[in-house]
Amino acid sequence: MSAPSSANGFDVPLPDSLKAERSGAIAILTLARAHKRNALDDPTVLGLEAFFTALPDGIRAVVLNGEGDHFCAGLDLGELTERDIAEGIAHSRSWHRAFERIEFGKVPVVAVMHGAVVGGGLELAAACHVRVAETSTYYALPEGSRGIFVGGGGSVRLPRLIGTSRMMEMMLTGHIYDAEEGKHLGFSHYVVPLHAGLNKGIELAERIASNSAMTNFAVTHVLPRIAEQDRAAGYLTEALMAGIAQGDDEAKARLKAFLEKRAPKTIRT
Ligand code: 1HE
Repeated sequence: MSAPSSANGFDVPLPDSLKAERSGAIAILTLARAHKRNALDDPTVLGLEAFFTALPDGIRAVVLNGEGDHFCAGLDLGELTERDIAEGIAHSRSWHRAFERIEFGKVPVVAVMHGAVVGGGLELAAACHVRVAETSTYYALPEGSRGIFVGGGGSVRLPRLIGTSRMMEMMLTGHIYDAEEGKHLGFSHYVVPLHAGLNKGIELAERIASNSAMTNFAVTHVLPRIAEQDRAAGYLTEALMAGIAQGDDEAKARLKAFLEKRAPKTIRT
C-alpha cells in the first residue's frame, strides 16, 4: 500500500499499482504497474473499488489512464493458475463490484487509452463513460486463446458497445482492432495523437465537471437504466427525471443565465 493519500487529497489507501492526483475538481487515477503492462491483480482491483467508493465530494469527474506503453494487459494471468472454481466465481464478482463503482459511481469517468487495451483492460475501459484512444491503441479479447472467459462484466457491457456478434468474433478469432477501427466500432469516442490522450481526457473531464451534478447523475445512472426498460417505462422514467432535473435550482439558474445572454451558446468551433 502506498501512503493513504491524504498527501494527494484522497483519504483512501491505494496499492502501489495505483496513483491518484487531484487537479481542482478532477481526479486523475493512473494504473502504475507498467512492468506488468498494468495487468490487474487483486490489490489493483480492490484499490479501484476503494478509490471510486471513497471519492471526495469536491471531485466532479475522474480521468483513468495507464503508465508505460500500454493502458492495460487485462487480468493478471499469474494469479489465475492457483484458483479453483469457487474462487474463480468470487474473483469475477470482485471485478463486478469494482467496475460497478466506476460505471454507477459518484461521477463520470473518462478513460484515456493507449497501446494494449485487452481482455480485462477492455472490460475496465468499457465501465468508463467516455473513452479517448491514442493512435497506438489496440483492442482484443484474447480470453479464447488463454482458455478462459471474460469475467469483469465484459459480456454485459461490450455487447452494448459493439454488439454480441462483434464480441463473439473477437473472442473466437482473436481479431485485434486498431484505434481508428475501434472508434468506428464504438470502443472510443475520440482518437488523438500519441501522448495527447491525457490532456484530451482532462479537457473532457473539466467540461463534464462544469455540467450540473444532477444532469451528470441523470446521464450516468438513469439513461442506462432507461435503455434497459421497455418503451412505456422508459418514457415514464424520462419524464420523472426531466421533471426532477428542471426543478433543480441549478437548472433554473443556468436557464436564466442563457436567457440573459450570460451563458455560452452551443456553437460548432
Ligand atoms: C503480464 C500480463 C498479464 C504482461 N498478466 N503478467 N491478457 C492477455 O492475454 C495479454 C497478455 N499480455 C500480452 O500479450 C503482452 O504482455 C502485451 C502485448 C500486453 C505487452 O507485450 P510486451 O512485449 O510489451 O510485454 P511482455 O514482455 O509480454 O510483458 C512484460 C511483463 O509483463 C512480463 O513479465 P516479466 O516478469 O517476464 O517481465 C509479462 O509476463 C507481464 N505481463 N501481461 C500477468 N495479463 C476478469 S477476466 C479478464 C480476462 C482477461 O483479461 S484475459 C486477457 C489477459
